[in-house]
Amino acid sequence: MEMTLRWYGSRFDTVTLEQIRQIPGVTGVITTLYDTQPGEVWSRERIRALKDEVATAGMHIAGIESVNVSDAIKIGNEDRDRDIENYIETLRNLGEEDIHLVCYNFMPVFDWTRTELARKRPDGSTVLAYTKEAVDAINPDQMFESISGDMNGTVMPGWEPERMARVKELFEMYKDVDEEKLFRNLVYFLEKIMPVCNEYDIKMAIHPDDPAWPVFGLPRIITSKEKIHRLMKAVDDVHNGVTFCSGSYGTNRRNNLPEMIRSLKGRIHFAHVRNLYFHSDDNFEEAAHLSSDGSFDMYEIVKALYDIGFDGPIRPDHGRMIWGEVAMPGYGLYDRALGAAYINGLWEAIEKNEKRA
Ligand code: DNO
Repeated sequence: MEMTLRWYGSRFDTVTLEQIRQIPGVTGVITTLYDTQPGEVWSRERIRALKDEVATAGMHIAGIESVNVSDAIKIGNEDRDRDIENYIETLRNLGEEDIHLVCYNFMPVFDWTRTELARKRPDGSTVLAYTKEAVDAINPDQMFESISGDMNGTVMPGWEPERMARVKELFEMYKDVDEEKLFRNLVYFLEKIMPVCNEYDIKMAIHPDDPAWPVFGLPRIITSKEKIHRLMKAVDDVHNGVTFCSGSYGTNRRNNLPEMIRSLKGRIHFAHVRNLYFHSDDNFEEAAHLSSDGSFDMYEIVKALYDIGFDGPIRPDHGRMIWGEVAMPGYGLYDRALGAAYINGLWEAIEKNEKRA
């Protein structure tokens, strides 16, 4: 595995490449052209400039998170083939620049959903949190209102104000899209892009739906072992792979995370490692990465990745806001740096133990 950190680019991130470089063991960043719109072609010039900037700081781009998929592609309307052509061109440009990993999601309207961005924990840190009760009590507009007030002056992925201004229109556009249709549209998209992925060895890594159940009646298709395997079989190509996100699959406590990882051997190209603390099945908050701070056994998660021979990028996922940092919720420097150090420690211990045995 390679330890990485997500970075939104110098214009958008409060964390600098120089800071990331000083986290022990972090050699790569996972980044994006944050100001591009879904459906737009990423030019080679801009990709190269981003690569050069990261290289100047002594690291490399380990993958892109995300090249976002347009609503036309998810809905399957008359614009989808044009948008897929553009997506293919972006992939070709990334491939030409020697970038071989793309994380994306196929969630309608909202990317991830949380009901609080700054729930206070007993130690004074703040974290993202979710309660079903809060979701049931509001409509999508109200959710955007409350979330946008807590972004600490940043723009969180999937919650761009321009996009949220169209929330009603977006719901209307998805009204005839059920789970089956969304799944078929995803397969259609993947089949079209597989040739360019094969040509340039680009691994597509789908991010699971977060949380792993329908929100506001919108369909969700990447939520469980059964569903992700259905997708792996439908497009049975190693370039159709998975971002294994413990904090997203883990929202559903029926998902056995280490077992899922083992079952996806060879198809996990990217790992997001995050811990959650559950008050009940539908009330949880994000915790520090350390097992004892949350409800997951992080050792078992990392061990499963080790056992399947996972050799892709791994990144600590959302961190708590600690030590007075003001940053994008979940994406500050301090707690993610602690997370990276902890995951590196688990990995080193597992590796040495296995080699000794
Ligand atoms: C949230 C992230 C997601 C993820 C996208 C991938 O913090 O995990 O926004 O990057 O779903 O396309």
